[in-house]
Order: sequence, then structure tokens, then C-alpha cells
Amino acid sequence: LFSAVEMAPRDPILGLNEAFIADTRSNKVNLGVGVYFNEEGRIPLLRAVQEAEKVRLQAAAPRGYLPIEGIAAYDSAVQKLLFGSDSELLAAGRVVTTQALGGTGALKTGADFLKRLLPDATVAISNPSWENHRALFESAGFNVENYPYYDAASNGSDIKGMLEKLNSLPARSIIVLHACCHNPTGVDLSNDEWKQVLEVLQARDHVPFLDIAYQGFGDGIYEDAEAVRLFAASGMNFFVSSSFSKSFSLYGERVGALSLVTASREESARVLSQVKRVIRTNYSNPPTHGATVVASVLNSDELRAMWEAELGEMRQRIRDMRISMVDKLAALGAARDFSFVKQQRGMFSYSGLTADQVERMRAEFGIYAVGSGRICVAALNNGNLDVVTQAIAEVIR
Ligand code: PLP
Ligand code: TYF
Repeated sequence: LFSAVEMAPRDPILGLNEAFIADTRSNKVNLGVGVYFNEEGRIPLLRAVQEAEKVRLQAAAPRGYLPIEGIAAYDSAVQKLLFGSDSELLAAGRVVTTQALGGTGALKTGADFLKRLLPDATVAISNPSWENHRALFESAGFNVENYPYYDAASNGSDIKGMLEKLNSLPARSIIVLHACCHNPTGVDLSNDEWKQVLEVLQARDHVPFLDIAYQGFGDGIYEDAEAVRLFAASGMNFFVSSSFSKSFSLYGERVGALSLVTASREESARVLSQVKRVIRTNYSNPPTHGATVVASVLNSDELRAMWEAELGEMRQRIRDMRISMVDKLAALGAARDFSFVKQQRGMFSYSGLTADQVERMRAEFGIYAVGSGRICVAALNNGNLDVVTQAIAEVIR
């Protein structure tokens, strides 16, 4: 049965993690995987999460099956976070939200549902994008194309190329968009650029699929959902996959959600019934722990304020690291101006390092980054910044 099974390639990022763990050098640094580490180099367990977990443990709550769509208090908290608590769409019952196994699970559920709605549609993802976007939509049976997004010459967006491509795709294509903190580049669209994208999507009757995995890591929780609100105001039907892996530092609990904007309350009921069917045939119903914790934090004034403060600290620490990295590289007389790193948002920076330079960083200095030159700024700290910047200065010399 298995004799002809070929070895599959490793996930380029998670594979890097394995290599990092196997590395015995004591001064190694992992700038590969997109995970937030604190100043001590550890993945934090947020105080708000600890408080909610204490309460949950004390309650000794039974672990029955959840509804297929997940915990109601969780789903509605997600909606408010994404669309705003005063959203007209929410009041009109036009948003369907189902708990998902992280952002990845939300994308997969959404992709499987879309395959039933638009079996022949083309899916377009940004160039570059999170590796798993292509794989997820291909495994759902779609043909996946790229739209231009990043302009290496300016370290900014290629909005012209993006709009041209979106215009030339077959009508009713599915367009995957990073709502904030673009992975891997750290380059986000301006508000004005978002409006131009929206206009083309509307004109071409495309189906927007917004992926928001880093809400709160850019400019703020509210600010980072600007694109969601813009699409909400447009009257379009669209998909949103969201994740608390990063914003709650709950990577392993798999807490995410899929939200769909429909035309009416009545349509929502029909859509929900079909999304539930997709979920039922995949994993039946979601797990309890992570979503219970997130819901109790978001639905408590006190814990929510604690979470917002902690998320604010994470955001600010990353910004500080961006500034320190740029300043140190300049002080070292690095052969390149890295000031663009300060403009990038979220966890990542497309550093401009080539695959060869990234390989030298690993081999000579034990510093791991993605072959594309993506580094996770959220893994920098005052203890590793000197070795990292010295290594960068050395390999670009
Ligand atoms: N979407 C993007 C753009 C991501 O970077 C990630 C990162 O993991 C995800 C989705 C998936 O999130 P999760 O880990 O919650 O599945
Ligand atoms: O881009 C990253 O590093 C994160 C983590 O298959 C990740 O989004 C990477 C690869 C993957 C799943 C998660």
C-alpha cells in the first residue's frame, strides 16, 4: 500500500523550525517561524488568558460536544471585533460566523464551501503570500494564480500591477487579501489603495476573501480591521478568516473563525446550514478550550482591558525592535539602507536578503530566516539584536 509513497517536501517554514530545534549551537536565533516571542525569548502566556483559564478550571465545566458552528458567545465576540460592535451588518443579521481550527481551519472551511458555490472559479493570492494560501485552495480543488503585490524596488506595494491583474482575471474570481500585516512582506495597502482594490473587485464581481491573522499587531485592534469595515460598507458579499493564534498567543489551541457576509438574515440562515455541512464532514465540531478562554476575555470588561494592554505591549515591542534593528545596522555601516523596515507592519519584514545570504546567516551564525529573506521581527530582542545585525551586515558586505 505505501511502498510507492514518495517523500513530500517539508513545509518551508515549519521545516525550518525543525532544523532550528536540531541545531546545537547555544547562540542560535530563530527568525523563521511567525511567532511572537517576548523580550526573554519565550512565547508568552498572556495574563488575561491565565485569569480566564483559572476561572474555567475552577468551574470544572463538562466537555460535551459544541454546536457545529462553535460557541455562540465566541462567534458573536469575533463578529464585534471584526465588524465593530455598532455594525449595521450585524444588526441586520447579515454576518454568519463559525468557530474554526485557527485561521488555517477557517480558510479551509471557506475554500471547501466556495468549491461548492463556484467550482470553476480561479483563486488569486498575492505575490508573494503565506505559503499555505496556495496549498489550501489547491487542495480544495481550485486553480490558484498570483496577483502582483510587492514591489522590491521601492520596498512597497505594486498597486498598479495588482489592479491590472485583478481587472484581467475572469469575472467572479476569488481574491484572497491580507487585511493587515501582510505575510511575508510587512507591506500593507493604504486606505486609498484599498478603495481602488474594492472598486475593481466590485466591477469584476469578484469574491473577496479577507484573511486577518494579525489583528492588533499593526496599528491597533480597531485600526487593523479597517479593510473589513471598508468591504462591509460596500454591500458586497465576502469571506473573512480570522485567527487568535497571534493576538492571544494561543497558537496550539487552534482558535479562529470564518465569517461570511450575506445579503440578508434569511440568506444567512441558508448559508450557515451549508457551512455547517462542510464542518460536519471535516471534523464534526470544534474544540472547547481556546474559544471558551477567548470568549471569556472578550466578553469581560476587566479581562478585555488586560488583553488590549498586553497586545499593545507586543505591538510596541515589535516596533521598538524595528527601530533598533535599523539604527544598529546603520551604526554598523551596513552596505544598505534598511529604513524601510520601520514602515513595515506586523511580525514580518521582507529584509531583501537573498537565499544565499539567508543560508550564510544559518551556516555561519546560527541565525534562521526564511529563504525568501523574510525575517520575524517579533523574535528579535535586546539580547539577540547585536548578533543578528552584525550577521546581516556581514553577509551583505
Ligand atoms: N493566514 C496568514 C496570513 C497567516 O500568516 C497565518 C499564520 O499562521 C494563518 C493564516 C494561519 O493562522 P493559524 O495559525 O491560526 O492557523
Ligand atoms: O508564516 C508563518 O510563519 C506563520 C506560521 O504551514 C505558520 O503563519 C507557518 C507555516 C505553516 C503554518 C503556520
